[in-house]
Amino acid sequence: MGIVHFGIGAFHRAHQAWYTDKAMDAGDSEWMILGVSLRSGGVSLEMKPQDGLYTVTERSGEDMRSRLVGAVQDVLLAPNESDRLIRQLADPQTRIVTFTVTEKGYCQTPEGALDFSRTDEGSFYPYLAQAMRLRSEAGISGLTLLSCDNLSHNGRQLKRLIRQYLEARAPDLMTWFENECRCPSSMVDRIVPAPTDADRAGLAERLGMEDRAAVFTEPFSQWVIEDDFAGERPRWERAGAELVADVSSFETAKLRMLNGAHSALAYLGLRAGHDYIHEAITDMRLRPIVEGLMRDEAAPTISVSPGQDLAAYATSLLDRFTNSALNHRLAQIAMDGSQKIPQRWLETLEANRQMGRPCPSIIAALEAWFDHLRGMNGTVEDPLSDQLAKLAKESSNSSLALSMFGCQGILAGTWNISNDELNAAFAE
Ligand code: CS2
Repeated sequence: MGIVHFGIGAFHRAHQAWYTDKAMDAGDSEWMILGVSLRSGGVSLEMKPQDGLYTVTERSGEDMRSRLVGAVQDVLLAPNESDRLIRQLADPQTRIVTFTVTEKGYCQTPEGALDFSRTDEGSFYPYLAQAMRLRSEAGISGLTLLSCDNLSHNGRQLKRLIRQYLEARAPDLMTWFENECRCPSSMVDRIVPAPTDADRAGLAERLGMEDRAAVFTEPFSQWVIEDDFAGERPRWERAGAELVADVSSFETAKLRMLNGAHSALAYLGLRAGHDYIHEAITDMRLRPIVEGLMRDEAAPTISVSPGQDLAAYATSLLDRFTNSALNHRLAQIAMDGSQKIPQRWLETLEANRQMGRPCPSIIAALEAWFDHLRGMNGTVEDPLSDQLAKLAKESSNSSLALSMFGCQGILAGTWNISNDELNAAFAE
């Protein structure tokens, strides 16, 4: 089977599984994926009756192009089939474990420590640790653990968190993990809105058959992977992935520019009464704020790799955001703000303050997020929603900023800016 993937949602199916399928077509046919759902059995119910087959449809304007993907061999729901999952993770043929478990799936406290109150409730850590034990005892080689989530330095973070887990729960495995496993960082990029019944009905009409596991996306796709693997891997470069020595400049640009703009559009857009990204980006009251965030605030904080052109990147992002065929819901992006905002906005704010520069767009976006937490756009979906909503309702914007990001703040620890600097940023 080769690959076990944690978090087999729409994003994985339109991205890593799609790359693997293309690499298989180009000759690497031995790589198949076991898709794992950690909590909900929905995807398994959709995919199993179709033997793991599904279509990826790229949409832009009136254009639609569908590809049948056969890279997913099987899907399982971890709590129902934990023995099988651990056996597969420990199988010598499994060389790579990939992850799209979303930011909160890594179970970090706001300070970035592993939150042990959450690791035993449906996280990947216990399965991985048990499989590592079996591999080490049987003398089987280590795994490449490849995070594909939007965290800064996702590989480094995954490694740090697994270390913390092992230190507490299986300290005797630490040396084996350090010596045998690798955690490359990767930048993943493809806009994949949650599929709707209407999307699937439209596709069924076009294909003349139903695909319950269909996913819909944009024509654009990018995957930049740190070339640091414990063993073999599919030649994903045959499908257009880039294998590089250091992904940080790509990752930082993507998080601060694409994802930073996305979150700003989500909160500013919902507050202005929009539903979709393409509506928010064509609202001329919002577009300059978002352009300013990307071009004037985020771009100057990023050290580029040779050939990386951030002005052109910003232009291409604006173009991708206007793709009205995607119907990318703002509410989808607005979820889990507390897990996303540090790497999307706060790092930009911090770097600009160090250069003595104001960040009017980030501040406007933060204020829109605060209004979101105050319930202005309806229910708030966030692991810290109770705590944050209560605070937001009781506080003015500047005092809320201090209680969130100030020295003793709820999200302090993920970044480093003094209370005075923070006050100054909100006063400007
Ligand atoms: C979005 C991302 O939901 C979100 O938070 O910003 O899923 C975004 O669409 C992808 O990272 C694009 O690659």
